[in-house]
Amino acid sequence: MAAAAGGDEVKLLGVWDSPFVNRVQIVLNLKGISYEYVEEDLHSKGELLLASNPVHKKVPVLIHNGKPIPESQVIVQYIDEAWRGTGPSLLPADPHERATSRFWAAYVDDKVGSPWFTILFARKTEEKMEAAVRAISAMETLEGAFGECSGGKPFFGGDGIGFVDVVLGSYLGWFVVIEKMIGVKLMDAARTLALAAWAERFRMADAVKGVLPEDVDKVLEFLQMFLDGMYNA
Ligand SMILES: N[C@@H](CCC(=O)N[C@@H](CS)C(=O)NCC(=O)O)C(=O)O
Repeated sequence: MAAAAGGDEVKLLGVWDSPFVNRVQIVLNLKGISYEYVEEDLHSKGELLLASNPVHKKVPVLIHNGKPIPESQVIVQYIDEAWRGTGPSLLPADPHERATSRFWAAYVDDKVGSPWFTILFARKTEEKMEAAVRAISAMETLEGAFGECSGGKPFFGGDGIGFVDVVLGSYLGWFVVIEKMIGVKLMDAARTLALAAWAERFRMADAVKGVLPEDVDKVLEFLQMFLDGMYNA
């Protein structure tokens, strides 16, 4: 197992194309924490995954010195606290600003993540399109949130990537995939100019490069394999 600074043992159970896993990888990169990555097969979940996330049986799970932490937003906040002082802070120090970051991060997974899931897994095109409309409306709200949170700086977190940046940014690779799947751009500079520019900045950050899935056909092929396995189960 890889040893992080201070002799910590850090393991991440994940799947390569999951936005929830990718956001944890980005944060580990931002903090400069070394870790062992274990790729899971979601059709045949490993014993370690089942034992470490018995409630949801989902990835990601972070295992820090033998102790499991499930749920990506919980993991990101855990890393920020457990490695306080190592690398940048993801959440602001001010309690009201922290609460505001948590509010928007929850909003992203609720209003962008849920439609993302429907677009991937709904059988009817009509349902996928309705979900895309809901996601676009959420992006318009997030354009306003970006203006308020960033205060004119490059990221929701200000000068550097923060909690809301990693939560929303982890979907960016999938936006390109969705455009190919259903022909709808969830993020479009014509509707959300500031967010489109933010997305470019986020993708270019060192901690992000190589983490988000970029090969659209590979993602679509993997998704199809997953759906086939699910329907034939
Ligand atoms: N709310 C969870 C969502 C995690 C999630 O949905 N993970 C998917 C992969 S993208 C998973 O493990 N699915 C397996 C299953 O549903 O059995 C989080 O933020 O960590």
